[in-house]
Order: sequence, then C-alpha cells, then structure tokens
Amino acid sequence: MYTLYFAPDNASLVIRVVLEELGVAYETVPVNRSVKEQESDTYRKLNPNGLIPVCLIDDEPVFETAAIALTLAERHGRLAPEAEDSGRPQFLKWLFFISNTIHPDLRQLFYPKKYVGLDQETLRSHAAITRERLCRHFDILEKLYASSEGPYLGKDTLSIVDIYAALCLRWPQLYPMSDPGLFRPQDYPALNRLLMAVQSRPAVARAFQAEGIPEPYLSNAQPPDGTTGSPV
Ligand SMILES: N[C@@H](CCC(=O)N[C@@H](CS)C(=O)NCC(=O)O)C(=O)O
Repeated sequence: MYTLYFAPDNASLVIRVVLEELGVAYETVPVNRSVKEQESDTYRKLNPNGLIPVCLIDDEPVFETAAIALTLAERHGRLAPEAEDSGRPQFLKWLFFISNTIHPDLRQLFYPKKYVGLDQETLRSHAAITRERLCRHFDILEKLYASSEGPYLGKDTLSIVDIYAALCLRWPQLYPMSDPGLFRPQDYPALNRLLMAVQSRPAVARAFQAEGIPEPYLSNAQPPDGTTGSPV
C-alpha cells in the first residue's frame, strides 16, 4: 500500500503521476504548507529534511522524489529500463542529473532566501546567476530530447525521467509568481514535444485534475485553482 504526502503542484506531483501511470492503489495526505506543516515534528519524523514529498511504501517513509519514483517503477516493472537493459545507464545518468542538478537549482530559484538570506542586492545577483544556470540545463535537456526519435527519452516508452523532467519544466513557467516565467516551451521544440506527449496521457490528466490544475498542464502551464491547497 502507498500513502503519498503531498501539496498541490509540489514535487509530490511527480509521484502522483507515477502512481497514476502504474495504475496502483494509493492514498493521499495533504500537507498544509500555509502553516508550514512540512516543518512540524510530526512530519519531520517522516522526512527529517522537512520536504515534500514523502511516500509510505509498506509503512516505510521514503523521501527524495527520484528515490520514490525509482522504487515504485522497479516494484511494478514499468517506467524504468531493467538493470541489464542497454538503456539503463543512460536512464540513470539523466535521472540523477534531474534529481541532483536541475531540481536543486529550481529550489534556488523558488526559495532563494533559504540559501542566500534577505539582502536585496545579494538576492538580485543570485537570481540572475541561478536563472542563467537553469537556462544552460534547459539547453542540455533540449539537445538530449532532440536526439531521441520519439517524444520520450526511450523513444515511445515513457519513463520516470520523462515525468520528472516534464514537471521540472512546468514549475519554472509559473514560479516564482512574482517574476516572468523562466522556461518558455515554445523556445524548445524537442522539450515542447515531450510536454505535449506527457500531458496528453490519461493518467497524467487524472493526476493534474486531482490537484486542481487546469489544462494545458505542461505546454502552457496554468497555476492550480487553489481549491486543494497552496502551490510551490
Ligand atoms: N530533494 C527533494 C526536494 C523536494 C522539494 O523541494 N520539495 C518542496 C516542494 S516542491 C518543499 O518541500 N518545499 C518546502 C520547503 O522548502 O520548505 C526531493 O527531491 O524530494
């Protein structure tokens, strides 16, 4: 049994999409970010980092988006090439790149004060450097997906890399809400092809609808409607 601790449009959405794609039963527990519930003692017992998501997998609280997604994919034998598959090294390389480079840099964009404090001048230069670095990551992903024959990294076969990448390309269209979107899908043809393919999947639609996010989910990202909680 799986229990996903989530907040709408947070990294937990990656896991919700994975669960929907796998077609497995799961429960959800909302984490109320408006009162910083993720920092509570109770939540930190699940994830000492105080970050969303956590997924209970047979009662074990698993955190880190990539770790949860990979565990689920492997348990159900889908959304990841098997260990001996020739595509496995490529899959792992890009999964780790998203998890330990792109996603942390998105956090720098969304939560700068956590990293550099409150000084306005420092925040301005940090934002400029972070945005430039993220654009380099987008270019790398664009080249990667342009080299694939299909919309996905594995051509016509969806994997957790595609799901995680697609969400990491959704959030910088919208957040931080005070700034113009950093990622514009129309500037990246291969990534736009990925986003169109992912958002057209019924399982993906179910996951986004459950979090009150209107269409188009990825190619022209819209914020959640606010009825199910707070965004990033
Ligand atoms: N490395 C973590 C990052 C997760 C993360 O950044 N979660 C955000 C929501 S999208 C969060 O919990 N933010 C609250 C905070 O930073 O206090 C993972 O992959 O799970």
